[in-house]
Amino acid sequence: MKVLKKPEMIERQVGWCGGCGHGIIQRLVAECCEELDLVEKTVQVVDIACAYWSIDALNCDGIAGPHGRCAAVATGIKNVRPGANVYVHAGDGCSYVIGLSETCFAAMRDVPITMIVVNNGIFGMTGGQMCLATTLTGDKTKSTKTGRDERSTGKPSDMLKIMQNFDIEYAARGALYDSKHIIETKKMIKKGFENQRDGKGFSIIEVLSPCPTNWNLNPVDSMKKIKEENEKIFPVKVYKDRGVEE
Ligand SMILES: Cc1ncc(C[n+]2csc(CCOP(=O)(O)OP(=O)(O)O)c2C)c(N)n1
Ligand code: SF4
Repeated sequence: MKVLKKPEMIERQVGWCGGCGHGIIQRLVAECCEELDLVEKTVQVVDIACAYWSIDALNCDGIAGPHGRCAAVATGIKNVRPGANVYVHAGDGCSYVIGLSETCFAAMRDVPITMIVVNNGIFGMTGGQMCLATTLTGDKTKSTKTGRDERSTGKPSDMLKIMQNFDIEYAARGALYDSKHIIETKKMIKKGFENQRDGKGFSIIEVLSPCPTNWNLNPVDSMKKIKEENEKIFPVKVYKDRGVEE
């Protein structure tokens, strides 16, 4: 029997809601850092949103970027500390809405960082408003009370389709709704860290993640929604792997 111990990199419990995906992602990050012996070299850049808790939880260097600016902050850190394992842990609002230009510029420059984007289809920290890029059509949020209407707010957009067109190293989307997908997501995050370690370029890993609190669903139904609804619009797959293509 294999006993899975809590990674030592996770120093303390923090305040994510029950059933939230942020904590699962953080655990995967910690497991990958320990397995690749990167803990001492790691610098996390978290957004001023629900990702922020990670600063208190992980025993590594870290900084909170202003909302939306995490890719720019991580770029600066990587420039001055090229040997560090620099990763972003941020939401879809940060990465694809207010910070879309920062994400695109980091990709355009092919900055060798690992960007983890938590696609929970909503602005979690501020109480559940629509996220322009990821809220599904028809989904009810604080700012789309009768359901997202494409006539006034457009459609959700698969940002990885855009990102894959930049000359970047790696783009992939994972999910957390069962152990098979959690293990696949871990492989994607590990690949992102390995790319950095091996001096390769920009990696982005988006993760379909539940926000039971703002979805007004229990944790089990939240996972079911991802599997039955969100994944249909946001497919789980590797979009780009430059190493394999070349
Ligand atoms: C410049 C700026 N604009 C807006 C805010 C308010 N704000 C904080 S978090 C957030 C959105 C959070 O959503 P997301 O990035 O998807 O992360 P989540 O909390 O869902 O993980 C917003 C609009 C802010 N802190 N700073
Ligand atoms: S509000 Fe949503 S994203 Fe934020 S900690 Fe709670 S469940 Fe997670």
